[in-house]
This record gives sequence, C-alpha cells and structure tokens, in this order.
Amino acid sequence: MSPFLLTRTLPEDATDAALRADVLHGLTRTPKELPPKWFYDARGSELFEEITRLPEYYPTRAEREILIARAPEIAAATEARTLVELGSGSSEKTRHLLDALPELHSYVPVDVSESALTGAAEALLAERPGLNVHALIADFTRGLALPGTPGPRLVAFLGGTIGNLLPAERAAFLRSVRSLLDPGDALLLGTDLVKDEAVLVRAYDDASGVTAAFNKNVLSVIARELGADVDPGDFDHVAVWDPEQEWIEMRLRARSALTVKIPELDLAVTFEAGEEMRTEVSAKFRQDGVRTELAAAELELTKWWTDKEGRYALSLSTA
Ligand code: AVJ
Repeated sequence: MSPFLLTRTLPEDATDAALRADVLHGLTRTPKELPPKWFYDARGSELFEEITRLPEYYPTRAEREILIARAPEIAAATEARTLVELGSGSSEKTRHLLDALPELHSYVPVDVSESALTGAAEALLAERPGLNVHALIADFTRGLALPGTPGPRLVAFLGGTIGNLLPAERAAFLRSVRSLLDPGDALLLGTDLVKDEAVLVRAYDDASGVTAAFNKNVLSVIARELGADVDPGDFDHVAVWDPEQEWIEMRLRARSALTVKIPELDLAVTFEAGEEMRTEVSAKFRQDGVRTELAAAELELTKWWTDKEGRYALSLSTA
C-alpha cells in the first residue's frame, strides 16, 4: 500500500481555459478586474512567501501564534482522523495541527498546483511515514468530492483566503463545504479581522514594495501566458480600504493612456490615464459576521480564538 495518492479532478488544460475566460471577461467589463488567483505562478508564489515575512503583513504570524497555542484544543475538540486542507500550498501551517493529532489517519491536501501538492506530501511523509496522504488537484471553489477516509473529519481553510471571495461567493463556498461534512465533522476557518485602517493599508502597501511587485506580477502572467504586450512599469500599485464593504482592494492604476494587445485572445484593451483595475478583494471580518455567515450555511460556530493583539481569528464550527 502506498501512503501517497494523487487525484486530479481538474483537467490538465482547465487552468489555461480559466485564465483566458477570466482575462477576456475581466478586461472587457467596466470597471476592469482580474481575479486574485492568477497572482500565483512560481514568481508570484515566491513574492507571496516574501509578503508573509514582511513586518507590515501580520496575518501569517498572527495565525501561526493561534495555531501553536490552540492546536491541542483543536485536536481535543475535533478528535479528527482525517484532516482536509483547502488551498494547502506548501502545507507549512499544517505541521502544527499534525503534531497535535498523533492519531490522524489521513491528510487530504487540496490545491490547484500539482507541484505544490507533491512537494508538500514528500516533506510530510518524511516526518510522518505512516500517514496516508491523499492529495487532490482541485479548485475548491467548485464542487469537491472527498476520498472515503475515516472520520471525524476536520476541514481547514487557513490564511484568511476566504476574504478573497465576494459575499455571494463566500455563501456558496460555505454551503459547499457544509455539504462535505457529516455530523461530528468540523471546519477550521482563518479570518483576518477589521482593524485600524492605517494598519490594514500598510499590510497591503508595504514600504519595501514587495506587495506592489506581487500585484504587478499578474501582468507578467498574462504577458507570458497570453502574449499580452503589457509593461508592468506602466501601472502603479494601489491598496485602498473600503469601509462599507470592510475589505481591502488592490488595484493597478494605468500611469498614462495605453493599449494592451492580447493576441491569444484577439483583443486590444484600452486604459485611460489613471484608470484602475481591481485585482484583489481581501475582506476583513468581525465575530458576529463570521457567526452569521456560518449559520446561513448551517454551520455552528463553537470556538473563536484570536492572537494576543486581536488582529486575526481562527474559528471552529460544526455541522
Ligand atoms: C493569501 C489571500 C490571504 O488577502 O492577505 C497578500 C493575499 N494579497 N497581500 C491576503 C495577499 C496581498 C492574501 N491571501
């Protein structure tokens, strides 16, 4: 028996087709927008790792603090035998949970990146040779089917990535997660919290310009993948707090009037000088809002933990 299985639920060419559809749709609408998932090619993933080490970007450190402090409580409350991690990436955060779950039977990392999944599985299996790793190449915002591993199951969605979804998308996502859970299963959710505007804006517009490079990287992705003749230097990085929606928006602002030709899409896109294109929404939460959104998906919030400074929360909810 091999302790490592890899299941692809996404066709090999799905990523390419989705990028084309998103760029065509996003650059021909007003206002223009691109979804944040296209930041993460190899360079973008590196830049994101760099962001997580910036002094201004607190969420990763705050979440790690909570995971380290609360992993034993999470283990005791869930008695999980299967850990499912949505958007697992390098599975770095998962270690704290795995260490607290010595009885864990299976780990099911779910990610769109096959290389991230195999790399993470290899590293994990070196430490926990008995663990069954069943990796899923899948887009967790679409329907998911989980392998028949033993329960109780704990589904973890960490990093605050739920904030990248718009409210209606969040509602649909939480309902689809709920549909994966049997009685006794649980969801561990990471959410960044509403706080002082200056702190939030600094986290998304750091002094050393790493976030600006990360934002502009999406232009390099469409240049490489779709042949777009776009120069990232023609755009400025913008991060703004929307107090009504309680989210940070990242945008790219055209420094002058310009046209971007995208031969692979047979498209020429014109920008006015100063025109802004939204590239990411990163919603920030309050406990009441999280509880209400979970309840709407028939999930009951049972634990709420924050870091010492109250900047970030991990919540546990049950089906
Ligand atoms: C990976 C989606 C949680 O929204 O904070 C970091 C991505 N964008 N800096 C976030 C991000 C700009 C990050 N998430």
